[in-house]
Amino acid sequence: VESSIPEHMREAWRKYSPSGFTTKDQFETEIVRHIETTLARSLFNCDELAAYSGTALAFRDRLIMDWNKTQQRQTFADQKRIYYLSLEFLMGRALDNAMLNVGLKNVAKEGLADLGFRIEDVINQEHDAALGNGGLGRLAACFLDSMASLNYPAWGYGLRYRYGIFKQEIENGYQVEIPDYWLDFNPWEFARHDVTVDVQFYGWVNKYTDDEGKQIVSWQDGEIVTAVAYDVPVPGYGTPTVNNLRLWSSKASSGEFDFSKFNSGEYESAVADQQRAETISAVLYPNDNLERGKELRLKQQYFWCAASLFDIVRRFKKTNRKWSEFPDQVAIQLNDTHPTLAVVELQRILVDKEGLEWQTAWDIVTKTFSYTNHTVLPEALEKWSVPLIQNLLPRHLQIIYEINLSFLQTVERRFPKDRELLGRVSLIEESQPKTVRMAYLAIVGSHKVNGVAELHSDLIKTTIFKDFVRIYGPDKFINVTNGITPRRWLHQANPRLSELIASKLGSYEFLKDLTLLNKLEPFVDDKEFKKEWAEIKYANKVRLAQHILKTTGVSVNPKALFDVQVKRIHEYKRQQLNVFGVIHRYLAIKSLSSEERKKLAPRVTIFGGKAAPGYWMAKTIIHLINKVGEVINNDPDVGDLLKVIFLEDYNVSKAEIIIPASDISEHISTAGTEASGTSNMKFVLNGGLIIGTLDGANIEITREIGEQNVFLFGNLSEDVEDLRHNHFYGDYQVDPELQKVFDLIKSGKFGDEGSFGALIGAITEHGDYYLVSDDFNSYTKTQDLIDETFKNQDEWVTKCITSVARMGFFTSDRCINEYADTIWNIEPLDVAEEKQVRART
Ligand code: 475
Repeated sequence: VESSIPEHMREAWRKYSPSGFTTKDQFETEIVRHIETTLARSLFNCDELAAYSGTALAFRDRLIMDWNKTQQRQTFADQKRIYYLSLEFLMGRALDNAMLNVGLKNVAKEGLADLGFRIEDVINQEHDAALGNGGLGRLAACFLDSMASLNYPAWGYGLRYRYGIFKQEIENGYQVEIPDYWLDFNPWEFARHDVTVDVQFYGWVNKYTDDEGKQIVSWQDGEIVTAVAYDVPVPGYGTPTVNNLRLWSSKASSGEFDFSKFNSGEYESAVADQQRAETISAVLYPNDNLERGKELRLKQQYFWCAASLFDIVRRFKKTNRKWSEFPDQVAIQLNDTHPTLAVVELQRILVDKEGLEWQTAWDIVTKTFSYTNHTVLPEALEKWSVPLIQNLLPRHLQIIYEINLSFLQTVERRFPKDRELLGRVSLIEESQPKTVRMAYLAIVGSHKVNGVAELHSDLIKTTIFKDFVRIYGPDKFINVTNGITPRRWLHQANPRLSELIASKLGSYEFLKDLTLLNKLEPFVDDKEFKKEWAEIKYANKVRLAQHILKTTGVSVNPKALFDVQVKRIHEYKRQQLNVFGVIHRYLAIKSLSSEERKKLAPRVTIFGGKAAPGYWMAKTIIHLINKVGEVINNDPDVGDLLKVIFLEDYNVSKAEIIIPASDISEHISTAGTEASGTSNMKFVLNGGLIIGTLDGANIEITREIGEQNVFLFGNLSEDVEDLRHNHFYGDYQVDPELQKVFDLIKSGKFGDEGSFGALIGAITEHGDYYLVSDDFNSYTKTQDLIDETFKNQDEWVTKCITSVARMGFFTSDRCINEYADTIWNIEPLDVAEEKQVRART
């Protein structure tokens, strides 16, 4: 259907198209108009929430105009697009980011002040968009920011969960989960009720030969659920590009929805059908680094893949190109194996719907897709039960078997003598029931596979995907070390530090080219600069101390060393090692005379993070931290020397307060388990030092900033296997200092010792899989070194400044450019002309 305005009427159209505010007065006009009309409020009825809403709507209008132009420009340019498929996008708040990216935060600040509001209070009204669990979801959000900022034509595709990650409250030291209903007022999304896709489930496959002798495969009689598109604008920094994040919401299909049931007294069952459809996009699965194989999760995956693929193919078809050109127009990145069904779905569309030959189709598919692995933990690797797929997606199972057959035949031809190899690399695991190994399917369906830090990329090549390196050769497997966006994680979270850096470098250019930070290094001896640097850190700590007081009632001294570990709670991330270290420190303090205590460096240990609701051990760790805090924070012998804080409901907006306030942060996973980590980068970029194991990106951070600026400890990844073996078969003993910690816990000092039995037992009885005892001594010794180093503040600040100056590598801009060069083969779009037009008007 032709829906564009005829040429001779476009002039009028253009004349009246809004141009957007740039001045304070224009901003005030917009916000008051929105508050009085869109929101139907008045100056007698305008609270901070209304002020937020009005501000958000004013900025949204601006973004949408640029969003429209960006989409037109990208369509007109007619070049390759990136599609980033991720089940999680942990976006956080949008308003502050939008204001900074379009460069109008100061205008808004002054305008809001005129109207009686403080901009910080207005910004704080916004609910986080928390459609993710942790690292994987936040990485997707950083990537969207970078792709827009670098002017890549890129779309994100995800699910519009009605409930994001749960809100965490701590009651009596236990985690309680509260549903996160976040859509009451969301000005950042546009429902596209005209952009829908019908997605099929269940049914059966009909194969027959038509009159012309052609094999026809048709998937019939399924249940249909409709996907509705919701578009979220993604503004780039200092550029007119506003990209699109398209999130699918599920609803009962109107064709399928049985209106006769409404009339015939079966109203309830009609409503039940509707609810079943809506359930698909209802809730984000709250597991980080764990897959539990639930049917609804598989439904989510297919629903989202099918809708996204249909949309991508529809867009391609409008260009009237040959199918062979599909991979020149489309690059699809699989964020972990969650979207792997998209591989099968594209093959199905090409073969069953478009009538391509199997091999022709498969060449297109593998040129289109690429896959990022984010974890080597066995419990996180997806394996879907064959009977489950058979029932839900019968045609897809056939296609998977066919892909497997032709893959195994190639392998057999190449390695005729290696019978066992076939069983090892088969996409089907011969278990009870049989399962589909999704990572293997993703590898076979992609032209490139990448890990997210050097060690991790090496590990996947030598362990879980070893056989595939033999089969495909080493070039298919590459590393792209993760990065973070300096816009949100420096400029937005730490505006004063960003400003200080800009004052030394002469501009904010470093936010677009982070390697420019190296120009800071000569200033390490500048006394005035160092003083300002330290003042900013102190102010950030004061702000966090206020937050701690407000939310926990505990008063902490901002002069103390702030030691932070914030991330999902997981045994492999070893928050238990940290809290055992805290107890060890407590024992040490208690053993000293009051004279000796005066020489100690005061410390505040801050924890934050959610445990998956079904992860008992992680919940026990949270409980122990809270109980230890209760005892230590109220012990008069300890006073300010040690405080233990658990901050509830760690999320993106809290990270923006916590990260700039840290002196030391902890990245202490068992070597070889944390694929990369990205908060390590955020902390260092904000002038905090890190204590860490030789794991994930810690290794590359060390290489960049220098060994003298990192506190490393613990066993190496290459020794982990032997150590584990030794726990069972050697003469193994728990570290004696750690044993004292256990004895104190068992004495009931921190409440009913039975609560913590499993936590201790995992180490003393069940093989200490995560090497807590092996690393304990090295950990506490390194903590002592940190105390000593912190006493010399001048030296400490030197380390911090030097580190920041050397962090340029870890921007997600570098990371996205690497993906673009080595995987997607795509160029950014030229927006110079658009920028000039904007500058003139
Ligand atoms: C790594 N999530 C970090 C980060 O690359 C890394 C898995 C299965 C089901 C649900 N969620 C997951 C992850 O695997 C995940 O978040 N991985 C993380 O990806 C970005 O920095 O080391 O643990």
